[in-house]
Amino acid sequence: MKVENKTVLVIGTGMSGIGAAELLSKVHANPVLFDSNDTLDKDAIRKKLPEGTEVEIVLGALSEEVKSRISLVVISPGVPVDSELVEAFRGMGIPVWGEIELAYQFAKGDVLAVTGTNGKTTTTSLLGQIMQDYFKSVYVVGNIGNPYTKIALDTKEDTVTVAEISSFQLETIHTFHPSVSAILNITPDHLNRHHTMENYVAVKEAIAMNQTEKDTCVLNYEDDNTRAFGKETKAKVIYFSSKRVLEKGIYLKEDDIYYGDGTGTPLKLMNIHSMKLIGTHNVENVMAAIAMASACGVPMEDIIATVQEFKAVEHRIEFVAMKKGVDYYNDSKGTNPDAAIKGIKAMRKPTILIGGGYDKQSEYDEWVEAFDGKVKYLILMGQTREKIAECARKHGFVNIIFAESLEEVMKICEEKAEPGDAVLLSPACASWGMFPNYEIRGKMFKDIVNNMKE
Ligand code: UMA
Repeated sequence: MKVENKTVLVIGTGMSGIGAAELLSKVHANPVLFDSNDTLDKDAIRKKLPEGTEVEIVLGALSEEVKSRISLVVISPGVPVDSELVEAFRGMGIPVWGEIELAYQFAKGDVLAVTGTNGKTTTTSLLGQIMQDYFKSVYVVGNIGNPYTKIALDTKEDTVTVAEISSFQLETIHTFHPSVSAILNITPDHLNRHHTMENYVAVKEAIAMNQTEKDTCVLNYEDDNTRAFGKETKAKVIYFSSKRVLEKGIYLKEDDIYYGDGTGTPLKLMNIHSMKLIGTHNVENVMAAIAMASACGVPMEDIIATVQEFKAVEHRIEFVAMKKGVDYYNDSKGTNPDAAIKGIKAMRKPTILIGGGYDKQSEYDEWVEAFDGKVKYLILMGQTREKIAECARKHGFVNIIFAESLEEVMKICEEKAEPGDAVLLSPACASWGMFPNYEIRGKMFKDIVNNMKE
């Protein structure tokens, strides 16, 4: 569909909506930037756009007059596809694209796309670094916090775009076609949005829906869903495993990573202690990035050199500082129980754990079981605090303290922590409701820690 001179409704004035409106304006469409939040300030929104961008801004509700002019709807990831407004446009036969689809329609070059419940950001950053160290024109975009639409018009035939793609973004792709994709794992998350686990799995698998036998799909052999998907996808499959030797694929055996090409003589790639990332979940992320990069023709020695230098990303079990003998860790990216399990498992000291936040209808039993005697106090904030407390008590854990704000949480941590302890922010929940996003939650945590007395 050509968008030139068409009126395109962009829903959401966050990062994605701004990127989409900017792109549309550059390609001579007429964007209408809409946000259902009528308390936003139009001038502040306009300031986020480059000067001279022609955009009509509508807040609160859309009039029938505006609706009648719309030829295409582009939605931000946070806008549910089954919301009344989106359904209404669909009912009128108007196409609905996500901002990833919009960007892809205007982008050139190869796309490497990473999805999965956990590990996406680390894998995408690492893969982006490997690509940047080897190819000239590389962009790292998507759910990582850099909208694809922002750079789509700058891409060329020789560009490699490395994209972190969330399930929200995959719901609204149509022609998006990565030459190499990866699904790292699929565990329950965002079930309030996708309703059932079946829907969530199907949405994740959509990353490969336009791939052909010329393309590659990297999958986790240890995840039942992704292993089974290897038999369904048309793409060539490279499996990775942290638990068993694979005849064909990348695997961890003792402390070494191997690559088996199916000929019977596996190649030893590296020892995991030669890299700066820690934890088995990170070894899985590394193996996925190695598989994706090698599928793009990057020589193995170049890949390994970058992997060995790569450090953990911000907000992912990130060491912040030691204050009065207490180690503070920021794992604000632990936005679901599965990610938070990795956070607590990585702790080696008695830990004061900070949890709770927005309710995504997750279950917390496995997270509480992973406390494994290490958690001294569980400090809970946000919408889910009662639900988590109830679950913790059911498992016999009773050292629970409720707090109203992050500031109060931190005061409690300072009071309760003793030298030799660790404090871990790893909430198992999204930040929404108390913070705009997990990055701001993590930054606030780090600011408070950095301002504490030595
Ligand atoms: N809005 C409406 N109508 C609605 C819903 C929302 O108008 O029905 C408006 C809100 O009032 C708000 C705007 O939409 O003003 C927000 O849009 P958004 O939630 O899509 O946020 P963006 O700032 O555009 O950020 C999005 C991603 N957010 C979500 O998926 C919720 C960011 O992922 C992503 O980094 C960014 O695009 C760039 O691609 C964040 C995230 O939490 C980090 N992702 C989830 C995760 O990782 O688990 C999926």
